[in-house]
Amino acid sequence: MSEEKETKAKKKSTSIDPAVLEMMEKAEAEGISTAFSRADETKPCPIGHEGSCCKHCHMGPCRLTGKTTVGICGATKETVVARNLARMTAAGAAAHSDHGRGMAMTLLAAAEGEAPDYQVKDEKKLRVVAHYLDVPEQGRSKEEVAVDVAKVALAEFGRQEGELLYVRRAPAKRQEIWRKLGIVPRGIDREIVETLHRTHVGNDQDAEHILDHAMRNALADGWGGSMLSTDISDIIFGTPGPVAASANFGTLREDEVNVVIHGHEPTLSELIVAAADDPEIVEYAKSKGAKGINLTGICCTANEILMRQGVPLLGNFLSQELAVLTGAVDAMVVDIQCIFQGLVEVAENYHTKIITTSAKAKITGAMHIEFHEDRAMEIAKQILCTAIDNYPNRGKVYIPDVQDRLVAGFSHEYISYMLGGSLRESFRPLNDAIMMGRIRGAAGVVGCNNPRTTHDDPHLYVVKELIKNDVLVVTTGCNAIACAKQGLLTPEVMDHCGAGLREICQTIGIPPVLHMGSCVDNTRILTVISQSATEGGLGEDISDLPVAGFAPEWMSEKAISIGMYFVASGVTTWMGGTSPVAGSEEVVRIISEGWKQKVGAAYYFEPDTEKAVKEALEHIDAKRKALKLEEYSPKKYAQSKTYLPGDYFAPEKHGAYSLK
Ligand code: MSK
Repeated sequence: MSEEKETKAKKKSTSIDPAVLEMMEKAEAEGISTAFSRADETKPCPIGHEGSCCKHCHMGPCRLTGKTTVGICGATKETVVARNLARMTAAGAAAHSDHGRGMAMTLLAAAEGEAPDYQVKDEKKLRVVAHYLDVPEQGRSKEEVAVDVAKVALAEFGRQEGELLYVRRAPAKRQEIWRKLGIVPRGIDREIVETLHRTHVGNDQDAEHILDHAMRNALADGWGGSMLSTDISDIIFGTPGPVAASANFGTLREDEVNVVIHGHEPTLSELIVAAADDPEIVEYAKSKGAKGINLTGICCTANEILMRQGVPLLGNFLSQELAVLTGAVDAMVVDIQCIFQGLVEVAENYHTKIITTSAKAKITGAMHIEFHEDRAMEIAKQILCTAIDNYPNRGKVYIPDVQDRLVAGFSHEYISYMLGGSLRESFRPLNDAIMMGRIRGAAGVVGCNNPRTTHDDPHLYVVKELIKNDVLVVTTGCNAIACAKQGLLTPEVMDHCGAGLREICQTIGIPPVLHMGSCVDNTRILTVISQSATEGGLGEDISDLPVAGFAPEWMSEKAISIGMYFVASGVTTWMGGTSPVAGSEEVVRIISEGWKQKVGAAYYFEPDTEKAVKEALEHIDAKRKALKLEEYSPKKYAQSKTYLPGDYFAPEKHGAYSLK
């Protein structure tokens, strides 16, 4: 192959998003380093990569490779690999749960009148959550209830004994499995601290025992910190319902002040959205020669403000540095999690201001405008004015003309409503469709991007294969953004769907891929599957359901925790890419076959995406068989294709990225 052809092929294999490819060419031409180029230059340490490096004390690090099979303390490979996985879980759970704690503190401040820019927007949800948390709500004002809900939520973090209150939201059979194994989470912080304690040198040195606690820790995230985060965000900002928007680099505007919001928490970003509508702020932007203010988002803050406010998505995790390269971003406002330090170096070549806002996350060289709830709107306006002041400093702008439409905002409340209307909200129609084989099963496809694989390719392969095989997909995080950019989040795009799934989606008027939110919102999926399991007809427990989990391009510790709480809740899950536990066959066995026996679900790390999808479909069919459901036949509902109006929009015919 000629050098030119080789370079072209290599570039193509870095992403399937045409906008990302365009921007990478620009980065290369200008000699600017990005995560893509750094991934090429930095090979992963092969020992740490498979979980075989122990650096938990200063006798080492002990690299268990070749003839070295134990560390200086005698720790075996199983112990070391298990400890590393458990610590990843603890860090991931800590990140999500601290986000949840922040939301509870905002609710408390709002209800006590100390954060006047926040109110209880969804009183109905507040009262439902009060019920879950044993907070009396009848005859009380929403502020009184909110104070108690926030206080009980905060107490869940510091709880020392008993069980997390939200555990009761799981099917009864699932709760019994957890109790029998002794892995019901007690307090959110307690389980995280205990993981760190157990994995300290000279402590828990039995791989299975360490990993049992890792499950308990992950459950404290899924059924604790993250679930509280989702619920309280809904209480303060409103429970999402379907909203139309657009995605990709084409959401940037040449003639407006572009503010890109990146990170995870909705607390500041919601206020920025509100401030951007303030006539005074808009006038100020006009006074600087811009037509207005344009907001667009990256990562999960983007998912949060998309779901509730319809703010467009610029891109997912690996698009962050490339956004700055457009020269069109006047400010990138970041809070917590998934923010590259490399942004500052890229921004040095352009006019973009990188603004950190969280007291927990500063970046050397970035501007820091610290966010405080009690002055929320004032700070949001200060940030927008900083971006506006920066607009006249723009140099040459290059925005790829790539954009697609989407529909997002499928909270579990909305899914229940859309299946039965306000009088008969229910999961019955979904269960019936699965029982009849119209829908073969369901899958949660979630998680990050990872430059070690072709950006967005495994995400889209998994999703397209699943819907082609009549599996309804729910999505969050960066997978949701990948689907949005490909037009998979619109009800009209049915070309990739199997006939049975297509018919159901078109009858209800939903896309075959339901955007359910941010990383913490994976708990919405837990709620859907719990309600589906208790609805009847599909067994009694989550592990009975014909469902599967995927994180095809995972990279973060949060993804490890999410994957683990799905498995511990009964959902067999396939993580893509290479395995962080490949160093120990015993650990691989414990979390797959071992956990199948213990919690009814396996945790797989499978680099072969095709194989993972094949296994998941077999798994779904095996679950159908165990439930004695009608055998799934792809041809049974094939006739539905002939008369469905959605067929007018076919990405292959019109170009998936052509809509503006
Ligand atoms: S943002 S954790 S890269 S999904 Fe939630 Fe995306 Fe993963 Fe961050």
